[in-house]
Amino acid sequence: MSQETVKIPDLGGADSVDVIEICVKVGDRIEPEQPLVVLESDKASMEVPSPVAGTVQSIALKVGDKVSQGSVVLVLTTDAAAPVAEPVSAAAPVAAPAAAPKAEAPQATEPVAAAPVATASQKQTVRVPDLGGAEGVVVIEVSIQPGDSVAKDSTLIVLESDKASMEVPSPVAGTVLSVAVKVGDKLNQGDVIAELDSPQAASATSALVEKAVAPVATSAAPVSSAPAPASPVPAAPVTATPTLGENRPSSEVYAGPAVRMLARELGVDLAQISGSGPRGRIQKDDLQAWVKQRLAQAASGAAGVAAGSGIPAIPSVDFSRFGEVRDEPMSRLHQLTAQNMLRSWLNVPHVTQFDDADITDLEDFRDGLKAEAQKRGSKLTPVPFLLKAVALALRAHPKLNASLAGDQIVYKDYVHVGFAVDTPAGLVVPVLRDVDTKSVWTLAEELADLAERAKARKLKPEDMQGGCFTVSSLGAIGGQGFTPIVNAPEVAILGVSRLAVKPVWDGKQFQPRKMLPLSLSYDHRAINGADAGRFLTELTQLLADIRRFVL
Ligand code: CAO
Repeated sequence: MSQETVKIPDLGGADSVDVIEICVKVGDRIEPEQPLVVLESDKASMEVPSPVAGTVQSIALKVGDKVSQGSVVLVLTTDAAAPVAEPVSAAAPVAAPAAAPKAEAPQATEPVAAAPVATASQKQTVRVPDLGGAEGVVVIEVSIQPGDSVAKDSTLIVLESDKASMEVPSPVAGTVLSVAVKVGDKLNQGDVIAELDSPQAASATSALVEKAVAPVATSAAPVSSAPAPASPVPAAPVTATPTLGENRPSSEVYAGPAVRMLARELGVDLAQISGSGPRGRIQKDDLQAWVKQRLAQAASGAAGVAAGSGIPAIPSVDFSRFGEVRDEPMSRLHQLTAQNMLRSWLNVPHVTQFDDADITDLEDFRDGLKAEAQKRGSKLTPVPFLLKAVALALRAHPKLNASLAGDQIVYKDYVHVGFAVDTPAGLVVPVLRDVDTKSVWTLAEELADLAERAKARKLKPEDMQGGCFTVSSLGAIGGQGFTPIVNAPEVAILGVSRLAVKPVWDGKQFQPRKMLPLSLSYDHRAINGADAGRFLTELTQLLADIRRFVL
């Protein structure tokens, strides 16, 4: 086994690039090319892949750190037999801190020019590196104390000038023998920071990976090509280091650089997206699908209320955390319906009033017409009778045959009634014209024609325009009642539920009567409860005795 220090490769000239994701954690088994960290500059984001297989021993970075070429990412223990002597860290005797000599080394990061590290540990004096000309830079944090083990490139102290703060990393791994600085000290380049007992020297093998155990056992030469002088790394606010857990917290995402870049451009929080890639990795397709869905939802209103409305949004949930899920885009029709529903729900103060219409006689009459209906090729369900009764009630109660326009009430001198049709693509509301003037036979034919065309998606836009009132019949489906949402700018809608035989007191005894549950929702800005009550009463009377149709 040997150790490999993985470093940031050539970043194409970019400097101080943000670490936006740590893809591994200590103890993880890493395969070659597996992403270790993800970096993002203002121009691009990129993954830093592992050059070798191994196990993560220590991680030198955290999210928010800024790195440049050569910054240490982590140390791996590799399986491959090291082309070096036994790991020095295990073999080298570490001098006790108390016994540490205070020998001055010429440079903090100067290589250890002593005997091969495999045989003995080395004392290193770590000094303040080049501060880019800054002087008297204040120590704001001392991250080590005597006896600490430090990894190569782990932070020793943090300095702060009037322009920036920076971490000073350790040029080698080792044990802290002594610390020469304290918080508040003002330092210049070359000042001693600490003394380390280090078994380690290094010889760079590539820009990316450096053997932590430097001297090749067969070589008698001292280590002369030490790591490049450690340069201070601008310190970033400490943030939690994400790890890849099974139940990924929202702050932890697994995505490639291109996806991250795109997400950033689009302002998308990747934590909201479920990845379809390996280990839940968010792929470009996932992001695109998510954005498309969100845009469609926003257009339809299904996503909720627009930001700034003051209405708190419903939080997004990653349902896949709880089990298998399947995403399916909403049809355009569904989106439009959702938009209309939300608009109406938010704008219209709804009240719903309930009543049962006794349609025993109507049903008897309808039964008697079945043969004739068959001859006509017509399906005479209760709905055309309902439409006719509604139209007549609207004529008698024009407040429900109106719309609001600012401070004005627009009364309509025509009675066009829409009816909800359930189609495979979604809900549509074709409109029957001048319902009050048409016979029930005609209404039955027109209803059948429009419903058929609705289901075949052959309605023209004008077939769905101009409605004054809507009937939504769930009678064929079931239910005892529901509260329909007003199809604004109409001001009222009638919900029709399933006919049921109920005992009705006739003054002497209970009679089994066919009762049709009706629910009238209305816009309380336009209609008072009394108006709605009068309308519903009129309607139930018309349905209870359809001879009233001719009055
Ligand atoms: N109670 C009991 N039975 C009823 C009934 C009621 N209120 N209304 C209709 N029926 C019966 C019909 O008589 C017919 O019976 P038969 O086949 O024995 O003659 C059967 O139910 C099926 O009727 P239908 O659905 O073919 O025709 P319809 O005239 O009743 O309705 C239409 C037409 C277009 C309204 C209907 O097909 C439809 O799409 N309804 C759903 C509307 C909807 O989704 N509303 C909710 C909107 S809000 O989400």
